[in-house]
Amino acid sequence: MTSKNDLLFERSRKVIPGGVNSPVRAFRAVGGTPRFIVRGEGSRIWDADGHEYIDYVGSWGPLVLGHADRDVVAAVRAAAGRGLSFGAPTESEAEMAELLGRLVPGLELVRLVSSGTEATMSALRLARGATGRSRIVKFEGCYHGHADSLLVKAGSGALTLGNPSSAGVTAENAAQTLVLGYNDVAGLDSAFLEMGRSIACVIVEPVAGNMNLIAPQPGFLERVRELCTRHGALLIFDEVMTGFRVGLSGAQGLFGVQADLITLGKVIGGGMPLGAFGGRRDIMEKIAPLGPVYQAGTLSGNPLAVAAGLATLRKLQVPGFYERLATATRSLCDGLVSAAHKRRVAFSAQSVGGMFGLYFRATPPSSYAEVMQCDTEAFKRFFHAMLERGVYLAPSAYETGFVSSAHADADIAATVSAAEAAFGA
Ligand code: KE4
Repeated sequence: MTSKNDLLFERSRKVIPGGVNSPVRAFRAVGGTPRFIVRGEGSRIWDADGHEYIDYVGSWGPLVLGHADRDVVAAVRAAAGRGLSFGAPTESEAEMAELLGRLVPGLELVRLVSSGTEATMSALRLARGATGRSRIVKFEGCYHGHADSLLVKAGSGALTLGNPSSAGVTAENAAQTLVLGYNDVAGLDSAFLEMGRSIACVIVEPVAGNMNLIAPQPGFLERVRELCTRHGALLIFDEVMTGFRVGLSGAQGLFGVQADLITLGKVIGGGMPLGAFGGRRDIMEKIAPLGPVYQAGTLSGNPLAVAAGLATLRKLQVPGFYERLATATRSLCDGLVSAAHKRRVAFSAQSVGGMFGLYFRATPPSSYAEVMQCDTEAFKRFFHAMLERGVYLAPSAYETGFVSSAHADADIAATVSAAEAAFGA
């Protein structure tokens, strides 16, 4: 009998490109039919065929409290009853900005937007407007949303400016982006030596989560900070994924490195469309209507999204929240590694706070090149073997996984037990 997922996928592909509203959801990296989700609760989701899964995607990071958290849903319901959007300032936006300012180091002024892409796109324009410089630096394998300047891959030589990584991005635009190696301090030094005074900003994922999980090597982030300061470039920490995921004060708090601008998304909306960018007052005051850098949005600071975000952030401040989250995530990684080694599978895993990386190679990678050495075919087999056993991992070997506070010890144990069979499949 044809599954409802297959029927829905066939129907969606007739009217939506690839049948999905974001490419990674199409299962192209792992093959097969994407699961059409009908509901989620806590650590679990259910698909159109009634199959239940332990969910480690969590909407790609926002659901740090799990699905349909009672308090978050109640806050959205209450806000909805007062109207969905006004296009006018509301008290809740000021409350959210004040809360973010208390929790995120260096966030003196903040602007709310509706996605991580809007946050990074706006932060880039602000950095260029504030410095009067055009060049930006990003790192290979890091993803910062789909703004043109960021859909750029490394140029032919280490110090040649970028080439478009997507059709529709002009060569002229991409040529302003220099793509360096993550954790490559020597490459960073050379770039700043050669073109430091023309660099408007460096944008970096302080823990890379879009080429699977790559942790910063000791000294890497500190070097980026030092070089930006020395050459008058701005440092942008893209904390769309790490913000409120790796700790209450994000990666800045974890590593003790202060950026000039910080971008946020995912968790701060609790599953609703919300992003933010902010940082030094002297820079943020250049944003319209105060200054010459234009930025706007019909639904920016939407009351329902802000209500979901406030309800989420309130619960993250409970003492011990991140210690418990990190412990659960670590035990998942340790369990999967021991399950793999029982089967003599070359496999490793690592976690930072509530995010984790799984690698079909003997040790966790520390660079883009090492990530490319992972056995993606083995990952595909593992992914489907786990899906069949009720565990929903990110459908790509180059994505990070997420644990929520709703993941109980029993969920972790069930996942490890499923893996013991899946590694042998
Ligand atoms: P959004 O525009 O998708 O809200 O945020 C873009 C973005 C910016 N910065 C970082 C560090 C991000 O991880 C993201 C988006 N992450 C992906 C997951 N790898 C979103 C999933 C998707 O594209 O569907």
